[in-house]
Amino acid sequence: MPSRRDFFKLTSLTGAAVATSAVSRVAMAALPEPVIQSRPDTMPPLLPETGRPYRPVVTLNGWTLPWRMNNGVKEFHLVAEPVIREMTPGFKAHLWGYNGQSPGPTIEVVEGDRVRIFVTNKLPEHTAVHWHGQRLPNGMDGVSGLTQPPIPPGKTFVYEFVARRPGTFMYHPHADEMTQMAMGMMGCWITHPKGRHPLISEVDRDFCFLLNAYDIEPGSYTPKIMTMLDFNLWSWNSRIFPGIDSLNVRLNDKVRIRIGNLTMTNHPIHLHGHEFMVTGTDGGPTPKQTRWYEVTTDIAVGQMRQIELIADEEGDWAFHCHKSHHTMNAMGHNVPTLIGVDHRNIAKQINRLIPDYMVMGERGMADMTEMEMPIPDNTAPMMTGTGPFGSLEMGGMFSVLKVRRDQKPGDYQDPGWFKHPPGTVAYEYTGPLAEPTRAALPSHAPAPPAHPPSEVTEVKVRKPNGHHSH
Ligand SMILES: [Cu+2]
Repeated sequence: MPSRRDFFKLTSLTGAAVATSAVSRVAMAALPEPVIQSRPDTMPPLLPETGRPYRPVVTLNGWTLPWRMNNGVKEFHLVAEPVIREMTPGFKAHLWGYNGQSPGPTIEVVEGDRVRIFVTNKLPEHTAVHWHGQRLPNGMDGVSGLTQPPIPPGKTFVYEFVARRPGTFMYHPHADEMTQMAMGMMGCWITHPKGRHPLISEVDRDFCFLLNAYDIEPGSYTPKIMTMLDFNLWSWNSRIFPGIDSLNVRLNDKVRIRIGNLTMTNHPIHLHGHEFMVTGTDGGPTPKQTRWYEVTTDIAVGQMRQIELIADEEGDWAFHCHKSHHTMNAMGHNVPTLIGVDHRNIAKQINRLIPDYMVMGERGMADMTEMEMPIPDNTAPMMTGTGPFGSLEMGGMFSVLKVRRDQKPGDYQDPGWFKHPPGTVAYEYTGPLAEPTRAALPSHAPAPPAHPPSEVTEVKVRKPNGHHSH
């Protein structure tokens, strides 16, 4: 993983590229250099070297934007631009984002900081940035047409306000939203508390990411922006499993995970092996009396949730959206379910005509992961990811919380798969099986019809024939 110094090396290269395009060199001279990220890896926490101290977050498959201090003001530079996002190894999407990636970099500040954000528009159309959840002067709220004129292509606008309350926030365009959010424009914003806060606990690990969704036809690169609900790629920070990194923690760490939802539907996010509490929303930290333990928290559209847990169970714990279609990658959904139908022979015959034809939903979907079916270039397999015991049959919004005794404090690297102590893994029973008492029917008898044929009634519907009876 690159160090902060590497970030600045990248800066000097890409900074020059920005300066030679739409934005003039003179205009750029006054701005902080834009820092561009070209890799989709989870970057180590960015320790604050200037400004008020705080404990940094780690953005899942993302990074935090460096800043410069200018007379006590924290200055950031966001560049709205087309990006190429590797959504999982072998599959790249052409998206729009900020500073080289979608989502854009996480912005981390401290309660009370005066923040100045330069936004340079390198998109082919106008944009504006809304700072979702912030208390700020109305003219800084970033709603094009309502609180400001849009930022034309090639221009740079400046936003300036004080980060008044601590919490977990987001940023996203409020100009041609449907297109720009469907193309991946968004980012996390964390405001850390200034000192000890009665409702915000100190934690050992602090993660954040955004839920986002795309509709990209298998074999193509650009999302369909007209899609309203039937997305085929459900992602965390524009990554799909197995491209989503694991969350690696030390045994007994206090862990905070901040999740924002910028998709078009809710996501019940579920963690195995531990219970957690919702300690914060977009409105800031939740009052202590309102907290209770859960293993699933529903995150509605436009919401943020901050969950906290003590990672006191060693192992590899699944962490995922509980809508089962959201743990899958690109596929057609208009497929009949044929569970219980054995049509191996039909498939063989069709295969002579259409070599790629495959039967779906015959014995469930698990066979999908084992079939080495040819897929178009630049497509992620639908259900995939291999664990120590074989295929996980998962895609989309899925990751693993890895809790390890020997994970060093501050070390976020993947420790590999859990080595289960002997005798602690589910195993095959090989003893005798008792006959079930319901086994009175012969085992292959078809189910009896719900009604004998003679009892089937024809339904007659009388339709109204005009309005004169009103
Ligand atoms: Cu979901």
